[in-house]
Amino acid sequence: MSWKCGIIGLPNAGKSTIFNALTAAGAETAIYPFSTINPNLGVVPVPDARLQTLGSLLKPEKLTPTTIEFVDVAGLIAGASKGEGLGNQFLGHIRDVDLLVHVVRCFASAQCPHPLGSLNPVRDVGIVDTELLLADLEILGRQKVKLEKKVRMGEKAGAAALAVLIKVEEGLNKGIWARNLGLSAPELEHLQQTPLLTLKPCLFVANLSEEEFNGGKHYQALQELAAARRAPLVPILGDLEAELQELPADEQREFLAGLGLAESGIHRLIQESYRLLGLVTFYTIVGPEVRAWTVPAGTSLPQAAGRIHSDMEKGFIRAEVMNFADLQIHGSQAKVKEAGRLHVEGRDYHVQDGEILLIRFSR
Ligand SMILES: Nc1nc2c(ncn2[C@@H]2O[C@H](COP(=O)(O)OP(=O)(O)O)[C@@H](O)[C@H]2O)c(=O)[nH]1
Ligand SMILES: [Mg+2]
Repeated sequence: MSWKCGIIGLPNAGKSTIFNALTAAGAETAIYPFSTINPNLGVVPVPDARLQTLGSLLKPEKLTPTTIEFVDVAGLIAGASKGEGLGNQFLGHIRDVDLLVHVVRCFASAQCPHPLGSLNPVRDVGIVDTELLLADLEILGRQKVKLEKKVRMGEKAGAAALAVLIKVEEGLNKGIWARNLGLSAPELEHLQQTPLLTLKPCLFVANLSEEEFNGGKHYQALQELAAARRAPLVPILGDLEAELQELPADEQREFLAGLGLAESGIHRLIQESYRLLGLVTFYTIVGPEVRAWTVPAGTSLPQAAGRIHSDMEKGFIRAEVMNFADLQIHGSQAKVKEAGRLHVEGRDYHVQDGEILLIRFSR
């Protein structure tokens, strides 16, 4: 299982540019709207300070980070939910992502004009949001018709589900994302057959020119919008960071430092996306390799073992578990054990973020 982040936004917002910087996969960037017809998928390693620390402590031959995927989908325009442009395809492609990365244009460019003729990030966000809300309303509408039929036929369970759909519909009609309606776990259960876009976590990327980066009003307006929604906002100098990817790491850092930046926006985007997905990272030390793995919160030890190999899940016996912090303090597995900080856990134990697992299994 892998986690997918869908890059969305209006045409010419810089989505493919940022995708390229993320993956260095070479997706085509062009000044034409709709140039990215098929979604491009990029697998991106997640920067991980804990993994780096494990690397310098244990000096393994191989240090393997965990990954998330980014999808570059076609640009969205007003009317997408009604099938304008590549609307339907667009909406189809983002149904199965776990997170929306909304790229908003905050740069002026004579070669590549804004499709609406002027720079206005707040308006742009409104257009994309409206399409997402309309697309969800349409899905809800269809689902409601089905459920109403069931309720008429006397199916009791249908009534509770219908009540949830109506609650969400009312919210969407007021412009509130399904995600922000404070739905309970049982209510969310009822939405499992209704793949809503506004139920997904979302973060904004401000794709900035250097001028905007240095206190421009468009960037500021977008910052206010994101703050009001309590959504994370990552500033990126899109075209510049895409070019930077071609330089060696130390030269990149030097360049960014010149702009007053400690790390690249791309770096932050990956980390922020990973954080927002609310996942758990655990580590394994096997032979010459130290490796990071990703599972959802609440994953049991055998399931976590299954991420590594299906045989390890089938033959799971127990795991020796230590905390990253303990390994950092004591310096080696043996010393953690000596200090009594290594615990042995069985099938029902849920893996916690930052744990290092030594899994025992029979073949
Ligand atoms: N000046 C400037 N141009 C950019 C920036 N980001 C992207 N572009 C240019 O804008 C055009 C459209 O970018 P693209 O990534 O294809 O947009 P998409 O339609 O959202 O995928 C390309 O010519 C890019 O080189 C930026 O931050 N500054
Ligand atoms: Mg594109």
